Amino acid sequence: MRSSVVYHAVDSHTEGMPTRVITGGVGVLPGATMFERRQRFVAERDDLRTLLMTEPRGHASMSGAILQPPTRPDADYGVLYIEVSGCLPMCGHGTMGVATVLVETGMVQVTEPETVIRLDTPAGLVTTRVKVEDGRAVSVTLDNVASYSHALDQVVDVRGLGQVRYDIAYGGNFYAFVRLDDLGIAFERSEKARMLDAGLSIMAAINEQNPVTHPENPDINVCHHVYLEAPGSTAQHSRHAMAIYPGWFDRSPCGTGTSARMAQLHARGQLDLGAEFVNESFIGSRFLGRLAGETMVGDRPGVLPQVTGRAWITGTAQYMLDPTDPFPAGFLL
Ligand code: PYC
Repeated sequence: MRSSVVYHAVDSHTEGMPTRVITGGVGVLPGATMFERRQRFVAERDDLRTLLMTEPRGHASMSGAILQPPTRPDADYGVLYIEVSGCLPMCGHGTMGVATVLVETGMVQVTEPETVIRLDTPAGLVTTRVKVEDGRAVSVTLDNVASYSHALDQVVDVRGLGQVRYDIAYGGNFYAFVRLDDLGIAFERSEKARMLDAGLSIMAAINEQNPVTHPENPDINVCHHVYLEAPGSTAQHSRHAMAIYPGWFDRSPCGTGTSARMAQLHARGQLDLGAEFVNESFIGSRFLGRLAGETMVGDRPGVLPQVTGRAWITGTAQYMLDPTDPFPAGFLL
């Protein structure tokens, strides 16, 4: 066995969606903040993301997180989110996976019935409260970054679909909200190819015709997630398929998407502070959300979302790279 590198990983899934938590082997990434580390990583180390996320070590819907020392004194760990899509500013299911791994491997001091872990993410500080029973993490509630409704009742001209109506909101990433009924597509797994095609065409049209910019961070300026709302969804319980760039569905109910959805519903006057909101994924798994308060995001009215879900450890691994491996940065088919 020959390897130039060894990356230590604890693999997990959050309500069906994988998070490969890299606990060792990367070293400390350069940058004064986690956002700066993310920007440097994207520019200089993207081959490490693709090595760990894409084939043959990962797959086309893979997601993970690299643990780092924090860059701020009020945090316990820094987190860099890595995915097949790139490096997200924030990832809700990934945060639940990280918190579960930190508790169940003893990488933080564990207290029962609750262990609080503060994470320094590229999008800002995220506090997680892990419910612990007999040393096991049985649920994770995260206080997400401030979220806001960016625009309601927008229209975009989409190749093959014509004029499509959408709302757009931010919950750690930007999310466009589109009704499947408006597209004439049924909420069925057998329709997944049409759904994905529509989602990718809609995000491309939005990024071209009506691009977004975060009011406090101009480098967060892309919509790579389209929430395809199932018929019968309400402000108490929504079902959806989340189409994500470059071509996959979130298996989890998407923590940042749940936050953006609550910001959208609040802006529409349909979700009060403190009210429970159930968000259901394409595979039927659920997150529970609520809005803990209101805030400002730059000059925009925003909300403070809390999201609860569960994660399970699925394995541990050491990922290596043989110097003769013909695919040192992985690949996607
Ligand atoms: O849970 O925030 C989330 C997420 C983003 C992309 C996939 N999952």
